[in-house]
Amino acid sequence: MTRHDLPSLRALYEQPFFDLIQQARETYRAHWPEHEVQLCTLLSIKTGGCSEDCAYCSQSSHYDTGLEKETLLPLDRILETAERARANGSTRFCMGAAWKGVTEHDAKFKSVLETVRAVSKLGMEVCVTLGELTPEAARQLRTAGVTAYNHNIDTSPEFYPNIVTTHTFDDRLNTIRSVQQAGMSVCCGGIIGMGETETDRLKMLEVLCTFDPAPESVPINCLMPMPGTPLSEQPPVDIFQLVRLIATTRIALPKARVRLSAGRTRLTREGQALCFFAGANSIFYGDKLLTAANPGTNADLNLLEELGLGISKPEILSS
Ligand code: SAM
Ligand code: DTB
Ligand code: SF4
Repeated sequence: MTRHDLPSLRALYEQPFFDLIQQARETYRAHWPEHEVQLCTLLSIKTGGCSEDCAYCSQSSHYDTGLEKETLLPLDRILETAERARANGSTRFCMGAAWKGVTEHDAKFKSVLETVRAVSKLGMEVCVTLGELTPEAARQLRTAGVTAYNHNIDTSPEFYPNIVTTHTFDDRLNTIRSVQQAGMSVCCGGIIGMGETETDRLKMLEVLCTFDPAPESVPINCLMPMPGTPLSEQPPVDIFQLVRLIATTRIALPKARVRLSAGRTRLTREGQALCFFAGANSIFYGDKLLTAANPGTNADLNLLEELGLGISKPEILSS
């Protein structure tokens, strides 16, 4: 299989729109014959007060976003939410924490491990997003039952310092390496609509195409402008630019789950349908993301039904 570099990604991306989505559709049909969408439920298990200065994030302590800082949720609350998510049809449960990262020596990390052991018994794919990891912390998460680790590169290496200064793009790559070495699948993507160029988006995709193994899932978030953050006034992303990026990602990473992630509340049903046509095959499901709004479950189920799309079953990695 060819590994796509920036010129080849640009050649795909800049095709006439219908040629691009047709090619993406053919790639999708060859690799994903079931026509199913994966439903993932998110839960913020530790909200707010984060030391990092990510310019898009409501949870950074560097900005006055009005969000209350909370401590780690107790196991029973998390388990209850996970059970509800499963009952509602989710096949993947993703727990997120607002802190710089964890090491194997943290008390809070021990508590997360205990939670993962309990949630992994429910039969859903278990994903966590806990920031930076040491190789040993990654191994312990894998042993506890984590199937996937979400750690986004968010944008191009060149644009990254414009949105975060408290850690580097290379720090993100190091954590991703620890996750791969521990045998968890990597969920890695980014955000569009932060003031980056379309070339920055393709450069981000170029980095994702160098991962070995390739990322199992690629979340494409449209910025949710959070009041109080430096990006609160950013205009919405153009739908055709979003569809082009999804289509190019589908072609470049044919086996990845391409997740139409944050920002769906600002997309029309027709816009989302185009994203699915172009190869998106996963969404966050439930009326809340981590702190921001997401479409209601009924609206999503109706949309999938009207489009004739099924819901995928969990793919649990063998230990
Ligand atoms: N603290 C961990 C980290 O930074 O990896 C995990 C949580 S963090 C909120 C997970 C991802 O959510 C970010 O990397 C970013 O891609 C996405 N995200 C956060 N705030 C967002 C926003 N306002 N709009 C769109 N995506 C956002
Ligand atoms: C990802 O790429 N998007 C999710 C998940 N991974 C953790 C988070 C979206 C967060 C949107 C803003 C919020 O809820 O605060
Ligand atoms: Fe913290 Fe993650 Fe938000 Fe950055 S994106 S401020 S690391 S919670």
